[in-house]
Amino acid sequence: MRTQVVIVGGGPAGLLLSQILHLQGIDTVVLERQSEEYVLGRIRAGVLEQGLVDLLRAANVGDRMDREGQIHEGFEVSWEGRRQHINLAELTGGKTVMVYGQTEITHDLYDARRAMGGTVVNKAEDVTLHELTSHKPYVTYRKDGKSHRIDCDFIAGCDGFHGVSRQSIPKSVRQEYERVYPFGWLGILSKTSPVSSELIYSQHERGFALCSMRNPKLSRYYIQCSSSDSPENWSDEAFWEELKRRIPEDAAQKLEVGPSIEKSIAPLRSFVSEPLSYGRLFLAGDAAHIVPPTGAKGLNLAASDVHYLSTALIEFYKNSDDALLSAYSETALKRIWKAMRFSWWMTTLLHKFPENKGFGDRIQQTELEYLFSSRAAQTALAENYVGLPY
Ligand code: FAS
Ligand code: PHB
Repeated sequence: MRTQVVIVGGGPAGLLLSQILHLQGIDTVVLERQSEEYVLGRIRAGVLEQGLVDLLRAANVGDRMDREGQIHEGFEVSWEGRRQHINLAELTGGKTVMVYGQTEITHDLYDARRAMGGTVVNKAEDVTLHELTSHKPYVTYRKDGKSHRIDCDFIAGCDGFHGVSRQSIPKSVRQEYERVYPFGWLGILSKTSPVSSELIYSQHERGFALCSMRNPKLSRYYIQCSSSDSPENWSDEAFWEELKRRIPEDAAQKLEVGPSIEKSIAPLRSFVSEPLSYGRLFLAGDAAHIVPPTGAKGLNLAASDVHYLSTALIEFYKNSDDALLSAYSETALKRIWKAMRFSWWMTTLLHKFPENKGFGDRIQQTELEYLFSSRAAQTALAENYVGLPY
């Protein structure tokens, strides 16, 4: 079999890249290790930057998002009984974010790929990349016990943190940067009305908490937990009681509780692997970088990578010009590191760090005091939260 671009990974990055390239007449094959049902069972991101919203609309997959998504003009930070509204629209000259679950985006992308006759191979096992530094790379995989080979011009590694693509770049070529945080996020999804119309980020003595949502009847809540904790240690009742201790009192009093329909723990790390390209292989999304979810940047960074990579590939095929492909890694890394910084900053601002006794605690309190008292500090937070320019 032959195609122009093999895309490894059928999550949001891989599917969106495939959709954008297909619309430009560029052939792709997506190889996804899991079943479609498994991929669609993941509950992850919830807040979309305008850049991702624009990309989805341009890729003809924004209709349901526009019907069911919710535009948010601000959010709240709560700290020691105080609450600071961050008015995104006012502080950024009208920019906002869209609340619409990653699960729904992935659903919409799978539907669009099927409707356009795109090739997405689920349950593709043992995907292996070959001849990356030649002009004739190829990919092999197994499916239903049979071996397959796809010859191509380029390979897009969109297979997430645990994928094969980044590992296919020789260790001697890769420079990796990592910070692992000493805690995780225990998240639940419940068919309850959100406690507030806007997100509430709560810095609390007992640990961080976040009140989010997916729609007016589906809430998403998180509490900071030990990185060695397990969802099985938390009954729904225990989760709700701990959440109430950490969020503002009036919110705790009106919190609608109910059975969790999903409960999981996400580890928190900051990670970047450089460069993003090696020969004919180009990494995008979690395959290249991971951010702590605090700043809601993970999915949004995957989107800007896909923007830069799809633009470069279209330029190559339309005008036989590979300049953007050669510059892809450097271009994408500039925005990646700014989101890396913001996600690290927001995580250090809002979480309880066990080792942060004394000086570290006082700096964190001072950072919060500065944010609560300075329009300039709130503007800096707002412009990063809505998303820096592509
Ligand atoms: P993904 O990991 O989504 O997709 C990669 C795909 O590649 C997967 O479907 C995987 O099955 C497949 N794959 C892996 N190895 C393969 C192989 N060898 N062969 C073929 N396919 C392979 N971001 C936020 O903004 N907010 C959040 O609250 C948030 N919560 C998260 C919680 C968790 C548990 C995780 C892991 C991430 C979370 N993220 C969050 C970040 C998340 O949304 C990612 O940024 C987003 O999924 C990135 O999309 P992709 O790059 O497509 O990677
Ligand atoms: C979510 O709704 O899953 C969510 C929202 C904002 C974040 C992180 C996660 O910063």
